[in-house]
Amino acid sequence: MAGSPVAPALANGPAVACETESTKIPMKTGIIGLPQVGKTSLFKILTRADISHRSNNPREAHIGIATVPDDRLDRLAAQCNPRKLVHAQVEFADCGAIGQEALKETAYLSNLRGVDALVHVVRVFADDSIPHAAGSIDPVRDISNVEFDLMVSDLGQVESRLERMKKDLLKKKTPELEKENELLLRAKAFLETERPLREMEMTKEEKKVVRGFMFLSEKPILYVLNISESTTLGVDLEAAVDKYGLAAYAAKPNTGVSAICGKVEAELADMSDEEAAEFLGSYGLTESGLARLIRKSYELLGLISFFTVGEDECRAWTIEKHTRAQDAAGAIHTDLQKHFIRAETVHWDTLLELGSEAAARAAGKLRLEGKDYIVQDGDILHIRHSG
Ligand SMILES: Nc1nc2c(ncn2[C@@H]2O[C@H](COP(=O)(O)OP(=O)(O)O)[C@@H](O)[C@H]2O)c(=O)[nH]1
Ligand SMILES: [Mg+2]
Repeated sequence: MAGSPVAPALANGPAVACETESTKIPMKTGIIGLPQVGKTSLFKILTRADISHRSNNPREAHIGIATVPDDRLDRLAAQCNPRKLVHAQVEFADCGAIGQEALKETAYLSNLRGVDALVHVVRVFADDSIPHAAGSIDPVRDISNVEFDLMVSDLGQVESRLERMKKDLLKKKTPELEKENELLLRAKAFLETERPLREMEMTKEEKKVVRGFMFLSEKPILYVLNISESTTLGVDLEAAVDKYGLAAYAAKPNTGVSAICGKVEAELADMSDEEAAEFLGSYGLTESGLARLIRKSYELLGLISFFTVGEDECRAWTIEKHTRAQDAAGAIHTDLQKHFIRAETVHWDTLLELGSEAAARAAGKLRLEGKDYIVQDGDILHIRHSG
């Protein structure tokens, strides 16, 4: 990505309306971790939420919305000068400290079950004035412990569901029940070997059934190492995953790893775009950890963006990977999906290069795609529809 990292196009680009409009939030990410690791601090800067006035009940999740930074959209907006610029968004929930006890509480559990993915904040930063739940810095240990708690909770749920199913199967055997029973037995065996369900191979159909149970260890997870501030922060962030033994985690299915310096991110949050870019540069960084983290959780959720551009509005729309053009149109409006004819399509960088949709059309670069076209990340769509 070119240019300065923090909303580069906007810094010197067009004046645009702020993004206050309510949009459909497709996915929610839950922030979990041991006590005093920086969850709430991270949540606040992610969502720019002021939660000081909220309740102190530790079991009440804070919910907030983060804007997904997108340099591509910023550059398109700088070119077409729209009245409105709307980035994609994801929802975050600060779920509170995790542990065996918390996981037995209905409120905590239901908050956690309701999210689509997890961000597990792991403490690396050293600060003697802030006690560590386990007494020392050891990310792999902390991750294993939390993972274990998630799996124990799931195992309990699997077992009670299997119990009930035994009775149902005695009453009446249906192919669906038998299939579900078989799947749960497989999940049980998997958990008993201390492997989280997100690593279990499943067909699309099985995955759908399992999703219905909202198992905790099945959710995609991003481990985020919260490291100390240092003069060599850029290098330290780069090296953190290896240094703390997390490289092997990155290769696991539905799993991501990242590092952040909460303290620096908190300072960045109060700066202007120019100040932030300069500050990041002084640490040898080209983008904020926050931007990277939001993008990574977006990816982990299997989400991509397509754009619509125009004088009125430049906007990112969130869809799952492998979405057909007709279904993608539904992200904008159900009528567009229903009356879909075709999608005039051009990739974002082609449009940027050619300067406008009209120029792209003149150059023969606007493709006419039908309803079964699989929309790509960064496509610009113009939906043609009847009625
Ligand atoms: N030194 C340092 N302190 C931090 C960092 N992140 C959070 N803290 C401090 O750690 C304490 C706990 O942070 P908090 O976000 O409430 O943690 P939570 O219990 O996980 O929600 C607070 O005093 C924070 O100021 C960090 O990156 N570096
Ligand atoms: Mg907290």
